[in-house]
Amino acid sequence: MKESDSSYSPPEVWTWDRESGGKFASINRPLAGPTHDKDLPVGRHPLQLYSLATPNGVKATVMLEELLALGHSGAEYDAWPIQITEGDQFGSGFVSVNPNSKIPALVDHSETKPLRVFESGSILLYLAEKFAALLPTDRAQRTECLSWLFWQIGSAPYLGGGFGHFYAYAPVKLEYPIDRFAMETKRQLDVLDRRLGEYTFLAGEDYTIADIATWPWYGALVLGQLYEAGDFLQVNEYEHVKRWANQIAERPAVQRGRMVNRTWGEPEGQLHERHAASDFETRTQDKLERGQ
Ligand SMILES: N[C@@H](CCC(=O)N[C@@H](CS)C(=O)NCC(=O)O)C(=O)O
Repeated sequence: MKESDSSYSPPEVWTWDRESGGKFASINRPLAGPTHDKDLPVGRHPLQLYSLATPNGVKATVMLEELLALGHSGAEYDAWPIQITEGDQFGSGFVSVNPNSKIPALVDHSETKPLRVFESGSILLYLAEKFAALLPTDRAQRTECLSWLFWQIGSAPYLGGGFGHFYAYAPVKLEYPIDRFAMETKRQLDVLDRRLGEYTFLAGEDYTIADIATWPWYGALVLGQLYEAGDFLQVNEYEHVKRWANQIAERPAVQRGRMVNRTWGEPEGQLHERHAASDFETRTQDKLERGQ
């Protein structure tokens, strides 16, 4: 980029005097805390999830569906949609569960005192430990799993907040940030490709919370389902990531988890609220709209 391409020069002190533009402008603000009073609904199950089927939200619902598929009935949950483009994450009830105002957030009512859990990585680790599932017990394997889990939490903001924001959502297309974050995203895909060329899953031969965390971002990206950026990033180059992504996409729990709190796309793939396993058969949007 030539220096003359930039018409913006930062003032001495940044001030919040106008919307930044772009898809999420109306919800961006430089302040934390609630903007309005709103209690969260509570259903009858031990676990209450407040979320949306974005990549970070899908991590939690896939995890819960995987636990139920493994026979952990204590993982039964109610999932309530939080409409982040309408500012639900700034309601007082949600902020008391997650002071960072981001989905997903979980409350476990089966503990002596209801326990809040926020941050998708923390939710995955909490559930894995609570049910002793999808996290290796051997110290070396557990450490490898947690290294990839933390890798994902640290890396995805470059893909989402960096590449995705500037490539798909920003009101102007700027070469410098798109270039920078496309480069970093491709480097991350290469990290995954090398690992998955050697092992079936990220932590080794077993499917774990590291895969559950990583798949909704990097799996969806190589399957061409994120930002419509498959050609731009030439995702077909990452053949091992594609193999892994396709393998995980076939898991029934993943297919169910992706539908929960999904409020866009094909009506048959949307289950706005989830309160029972049977909801996948009876309460998807196509059926509700037909009045069935
Ligand atoms: N580090 C957080 C990130 C969560 C996050 O960024 N959630 C987004 C949706 S994918 C959100 O709630 N955005 C609303 C906002 O930024 O106001 C996690 O992994 O849980």
